[in-house]
Amino acid sequence: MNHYIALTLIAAATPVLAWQAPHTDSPPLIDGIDSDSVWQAGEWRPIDKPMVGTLPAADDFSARYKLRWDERNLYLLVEITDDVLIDSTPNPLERYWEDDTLEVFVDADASGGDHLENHNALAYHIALDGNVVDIAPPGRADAKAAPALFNEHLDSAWSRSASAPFKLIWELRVSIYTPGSGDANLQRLSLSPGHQLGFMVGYCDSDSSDGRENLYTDVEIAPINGDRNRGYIDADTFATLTLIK
Ligand SMILES: [Ca+2]
Ligand SMILES: [Ca+2]
Ligand SMILES: [Ca+2]
Ligand SMILES: [Ca+2]
Repeated sequence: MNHYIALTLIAAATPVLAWQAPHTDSPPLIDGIDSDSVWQAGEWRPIDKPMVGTLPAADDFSARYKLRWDERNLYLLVEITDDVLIDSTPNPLERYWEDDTLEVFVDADASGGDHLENHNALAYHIALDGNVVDIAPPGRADAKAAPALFNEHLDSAWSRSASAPFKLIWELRVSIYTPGSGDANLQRLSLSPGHQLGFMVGYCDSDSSDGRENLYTDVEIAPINGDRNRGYIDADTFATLTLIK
């Protein structure tokens, strides 16, 4: 290993951010409406760190979210301003990252590391039609590693304001599964105070059938050889989230 590679590996393995999420006794109704009592207080986390592309004007794309948890799930309220919503490819397993896509990255045991074609961590790509996709190891969707639906892991609903700026209110309920080497090993997990996850949220903004224009996340990712687009490969890029009560 030469000196340069050693330095970049050290940089990649350093957690870039750590934060805490509060518990709730009043989980929200997942209906795309933010009137639930749980959403009336608490801090927003901005989704404003570039992974792909450059930051557009605020009415083209801007986003932020809140997160709560209980023993069964994580709950997210994501507020997104996006001038054009597009889902060009109806098949949820094809070119899903090129349509408007909300991304939730979960590393259930905060182990970090490669998760491209395994279940060490999951990068849930949530389409406007509610389908949830990630690359799965052999056996779930195909004899080889291939995109697969994970709709049983995540429920979501959104609504959109009728006039500009066009704001999406997108609510999510995310179940957490313990890592496993194959699909048969995935087990749903109960959550408790002090639990640490690797976690990140992003949004792919597409405004035409030409595909994704940018991807922004809530975590600053150190580029490797100029490339920040590593969240779907490397769980070391996620923040460390601690559940507190
Ligand atoms: Ca609601
Ligand atoms: Ca846009
Ligand atoms: Ca699509
Ligand atoms: Ca868009």
